[in-house]
Amino acid sequence: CEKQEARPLRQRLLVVANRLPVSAVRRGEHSWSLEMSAGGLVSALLGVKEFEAKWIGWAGVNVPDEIGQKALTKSLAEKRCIPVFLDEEIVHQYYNGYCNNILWPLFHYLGLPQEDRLATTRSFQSQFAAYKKANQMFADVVNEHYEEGDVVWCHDYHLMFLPKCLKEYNSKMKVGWFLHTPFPSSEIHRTLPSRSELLRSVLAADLVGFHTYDYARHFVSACTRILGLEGTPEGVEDQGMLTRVAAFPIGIDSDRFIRALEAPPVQEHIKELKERFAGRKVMLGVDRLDMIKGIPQKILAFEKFLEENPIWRDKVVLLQIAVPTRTDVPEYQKLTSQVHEIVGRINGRFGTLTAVPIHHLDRSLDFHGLCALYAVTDVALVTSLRDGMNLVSYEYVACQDAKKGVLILSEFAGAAQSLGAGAILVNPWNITEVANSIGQALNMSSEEREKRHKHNFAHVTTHTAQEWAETFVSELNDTVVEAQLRTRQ
Ligand code: ADQ
Repeated sequence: CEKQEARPLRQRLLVVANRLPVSAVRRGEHSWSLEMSAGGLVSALLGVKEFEAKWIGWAGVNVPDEIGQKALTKSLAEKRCIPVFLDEEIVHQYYNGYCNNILWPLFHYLGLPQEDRLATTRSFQSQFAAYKKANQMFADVVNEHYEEGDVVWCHDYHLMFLPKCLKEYNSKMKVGWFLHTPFPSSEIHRTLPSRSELLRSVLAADLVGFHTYDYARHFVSACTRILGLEGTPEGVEDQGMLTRVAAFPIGIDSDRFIRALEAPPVQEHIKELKERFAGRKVMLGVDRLDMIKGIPQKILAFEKFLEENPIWRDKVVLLQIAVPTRTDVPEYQKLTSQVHEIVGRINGRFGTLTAVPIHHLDRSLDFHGLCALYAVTDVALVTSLRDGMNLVSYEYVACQDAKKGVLILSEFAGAAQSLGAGAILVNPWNITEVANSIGQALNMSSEEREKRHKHNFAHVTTHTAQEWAETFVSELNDTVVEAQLRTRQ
């Protein structure tokens, strides 16, 4: 009888991110309800067929009791998720403090917070200590679940200390690290008190990835200028050890958006929106309510456009959907009030008894609602002051194959490097330039719109999230194998 060959087990991929892709809500003392998010990273990893992915991260809830932790761990295991339990104090110092108050603004060129820069180095130090402690807790969980041959993929600025912790546990572990935000110029990074320690920790990874070639170049410059190491075309070399550094631009699951447009609830929403805004051009902004997204600048540019183009005043409307984030941070509360104040003033100035020029919603939209808006609007305005990539611009393009709307895109979003040829690129700080680009978009001929859309649609549908994840993971695998061969020679 023929001997059946055993099917090789798929290699395991441990994806480590600050947050697990699930929302956990406590239902009873020992029971939880879990909802898997359909975010980009989740669908990207579903596409990596040759690996079996498991997630490791914080579930976003404080579970102080051991019985509760056991119950949640058991429920999460069904979703292939492994929790890291962080207490409230650590979350406050590590997540709200060091991650969101220090690294996030710094990496987006907004500088270090004033109070930390001036006097309270103690608060900076305690936040950095909490950051390292939290990263060590992530490392402990990874190490506990790691099996020989696994590939470990660490994500984002929350976990810059993790590669070093993991390699200390096991120098043979294959570790990759990917940054979703920009990596700033080395002159910005060098202002960070813990600049060297963070760079050295990231360099412990085998492969370090960024959205764009510029971010990768900034990282290599920071390593050469701050640490005095050698930059090579492959990455950074330290005492004969190479850390590969490269650009891996993320994409979206474009098929998911294109398919959704045919779904009856989306068609229904589209019909309603068309009726609601009949006779007017509709412009769209979809952002997290974050200072990096340039929402006040966008609205002020729209005001300038209305001011200078009275003919358009009752013919165009801006829908700005801004999902609130980090609502307990004072800067974000200030931003919300500022946006409300500007919107109120402009609507008071240009509104009529029957219509207002800006509809601003402080909330998240469900997937179908979002697809419908992407499909019916004439122009999308993405005016981030800095943005690692910006997936909203990709999602808009994916949903516009019928209408061929115009994308106005900040030159400071990573997406400008991939969608720049089809979009109108703007400097979001230049209100006049953005106002003029609104006029250009609204008046653009259908031939020109078609030409621009075609370019961007081809990019968005070929450079997908699945392809991004597959490329990163297989390159990480190859990098480690090559390094092992080199060492043996
Ligand atoms: P974000 O800063 O969150 O991501 P972005 O890339 O635009 O920015 O992704 C936002 C996601 O949230 C999109 O999928 C969008 O559909 C959704 N979203 C935003 N506002 C919404 C709303 N009001 N309702 C419903 N959904 C909404 C970080 C980096 C980016 C980088 C990504 C991926 O800051 O630069 O592109 O990670 O690496």
